Amino acid sequence: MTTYAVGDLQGCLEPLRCLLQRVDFSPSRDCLWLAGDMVNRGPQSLEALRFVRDLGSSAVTVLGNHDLHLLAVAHDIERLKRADTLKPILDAPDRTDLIDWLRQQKLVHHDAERKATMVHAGIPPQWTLEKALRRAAEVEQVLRDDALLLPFLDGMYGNQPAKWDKDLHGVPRLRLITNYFTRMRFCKADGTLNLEAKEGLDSAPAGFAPWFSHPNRKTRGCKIIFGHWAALEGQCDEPNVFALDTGCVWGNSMTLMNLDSEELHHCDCEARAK
Ligand SMILES: [Mn+2]
Repeated sequence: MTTYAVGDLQGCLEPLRCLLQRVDFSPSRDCLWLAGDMVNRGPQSLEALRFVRDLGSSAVTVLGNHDLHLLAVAHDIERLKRADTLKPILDAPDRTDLIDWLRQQKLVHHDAERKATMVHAGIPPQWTLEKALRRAAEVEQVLRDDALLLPFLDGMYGNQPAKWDKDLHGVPRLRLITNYFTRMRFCKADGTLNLEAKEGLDSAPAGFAPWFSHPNRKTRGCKIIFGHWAALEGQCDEPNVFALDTGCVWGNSMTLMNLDSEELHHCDCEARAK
C-alpha cells in the first residue's frame, strides 16, 4: 500500500490519470491525498469531482477556496464569475450528490500513523497542529450542518479580520479560520494575514513572510503537504513542508508525490486544457 499526494487539480483530470497510471496506482491497494481546489478554471471540473468522489475511501481530500466557492454558488449564495468553469457541475444530474459529498470533506487532514498533515493553503505560525485541527473542526462541523451552512457561506467572503483573536466568534471567526486554511500565502509571525499578494516569494509585502518560513512556527517539525500557491512552482526550502501545486491549470505541470519515499512525479500536461 502506497500513499500519494497531489496538488490542485482545478479540473485537470487527464494529467492526474496520466500520473496515476505511471505509478501503477490501484484504488484497492493505494491511497491518494488531494490538497484541495479539485475544481474550477480547468476543463474537466465535473469529471474530476466525480473521479475523486468515486475513489471512495481510497481518496482523502481537503477543501480549497475554489471548492468552497462551488459550495456557495451551488447554494445560490454567490454568482458564477466570468472565469469560473463550474457550470457543468451545476447542471449535472448528480449535482446534489456531488455537492453533499463536497460538504463532508475536511479543511485539514492529519494522519497520526504517517505523521503527515495536509491542508490547502497552510497553517498559521501561531497555531500548534492540535490547535489547527480543533479550529478546522469548527468549520467542518458548520459545513455539515444544514442550519448553519448557509449563514456561513453567506459570510465566508472577505479579508477581515486579518488577525486571530481567540475571542473572535460567529461568522468572522469562521471566516478567518477558513482564510488561513484555504487562502493564506503571506502572514506575520502573529498570524496577521495579507491576502492581496499572490505571486512568488519575492512578492512578500513589507513585514510579511510565507506562512511556512516564520522561525517560531509552531508546526515546525510536522510534515505538511499543501497546494494553492502555484507561483511557488513547487519550491519550498522549508524542511518537511511540501508545496504540491505546480500550476497545471496555468500551463505548467502536475506533481504527484509518493508520501512514503517523498519521490516526485511530474506530468508535463500534454493532456491539459488547450
Ligand atoms: Mn487555492
